[in-house]
Amino acid sequence: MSTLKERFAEKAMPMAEKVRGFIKDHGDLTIGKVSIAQAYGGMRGVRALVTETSSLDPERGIRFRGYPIPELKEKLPKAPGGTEPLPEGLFYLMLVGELPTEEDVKFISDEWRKRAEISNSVFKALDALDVDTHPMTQFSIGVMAMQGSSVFAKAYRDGVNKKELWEYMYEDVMNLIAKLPRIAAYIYNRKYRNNQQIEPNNDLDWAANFAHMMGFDDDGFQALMRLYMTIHADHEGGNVSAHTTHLVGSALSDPYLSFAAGMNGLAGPLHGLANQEVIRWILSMKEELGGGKPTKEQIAQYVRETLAAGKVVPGYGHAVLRQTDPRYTAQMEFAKEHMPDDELVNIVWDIYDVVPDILEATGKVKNPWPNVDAHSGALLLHYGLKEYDFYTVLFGVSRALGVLASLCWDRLLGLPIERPKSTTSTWIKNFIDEQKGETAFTD
Ligand code: HAX
Repeated sequence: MSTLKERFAEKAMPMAEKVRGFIKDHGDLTIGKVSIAQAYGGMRGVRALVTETSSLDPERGIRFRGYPIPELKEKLPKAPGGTEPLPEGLFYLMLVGELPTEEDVKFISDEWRKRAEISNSVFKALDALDVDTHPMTQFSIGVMAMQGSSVFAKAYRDGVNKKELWEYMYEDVMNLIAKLPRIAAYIYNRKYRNNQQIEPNNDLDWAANFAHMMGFDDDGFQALMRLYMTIHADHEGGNVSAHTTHLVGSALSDPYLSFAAGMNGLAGPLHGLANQEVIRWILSMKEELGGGKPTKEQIAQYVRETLAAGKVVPGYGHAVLRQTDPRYTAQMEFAKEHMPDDELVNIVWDIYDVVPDILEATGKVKNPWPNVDAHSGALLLHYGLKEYDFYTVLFGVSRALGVLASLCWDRLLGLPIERPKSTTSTWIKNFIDEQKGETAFTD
């Protein structure tokens, strides 16, 4: 069998040739335009990035290389006796663009096992942090503490031809993904389990081993982690974590620098941190109502109070999606199978029955439906992972698969440093006046 690196090159090299043709022969064709509202409005809907690994349809949700989640659940290889797809397979699909065989997936599991060793200095850097430091801050610092081992940075320093840099990117990406579960588990155990660290179990796949290193050996939790690591991996290129990783990488920063930057974006409450906020919000609601399961009327009242206080309802809304997130649905199906009577899970479902109408009635929320973060915490809590400040780290470990596969593509395609043009409000005002015929426009 050819190695993953060779398979990637076999697929990506002809694509790089095609892309050069697109730019040379059709580079002047426009694929979108930008309004003033979009320039001020977070560039929503501006089509100005190319990301190969996945794409997001507002109505149908995420497609990884064209495959929706239900199809992936069927078609990606599973652990022996397992029901959920192995994230190794999704990584293969995103990197190579084809469904993997069992053998391809085994190759990746083996590679990540071999590359998972972490230098003691990285653990020392984490030990130097106050244990109260937010897990996402620790995670980002843990990634940065490994940067000295970047073979990409070394290759650049050694003057490697830029056409060959993708090979070093691939090596770093494989090393980094292999090590992330250990870093994350180390942070978890240090912060929440009196620093009782657990050695990896090399018989397990990447996601199950991650669960094991955090002290969870339950089959159900390991199945959840395989699903979780698969569905959080990528959401096309414009979201904050993916775009940041891509942007920083475009300066030929190595993947440690680029991914840590992306994780700092994932740590924002409107992005990945929403998964902890959802549980914090539900638990506060329960506490305010004296514990127990709130009625739908009580939930509706609490939602209205949240909105009246000028806060967002976490886990609802999306910048691109205009329907229930299929990642929410996949988690709901998992819960129906594994824990249909769990109280918190049932509260999550009651919230789903109540929130969309209320958000819709505000007249301003463009997508009143739940996103991925609305469900994930309740599943984790069911298995006893109750430290919700840690949830975004799980998201981050998974997100590595998509954004780092994309970095391999970026370097193989030879994409240049990213540098869009910004403008000023004075420029905008002059432009508006000129359009109205009031002044001659000068740039
Ligand atoms: N609760 C209350 N108000 C909301 C809302 C929500 N869940 N979602 C959107 N709005 C508000 C916006 O704050 C905005 O209000 P203002 O005009 O007063 O500023 C208005 O509705 C229009 O926003 P929008 O166009 O519908 O949404 P955006 O594209 O600007 O933002 C967000 C998308 C996801 C950031 C937004 O829906 C939100 O804040 N949701 C809650 C936080 C959340 O769940 N984030 C996770 C998103 C998924 C993700 O990235 N996961 O990692």
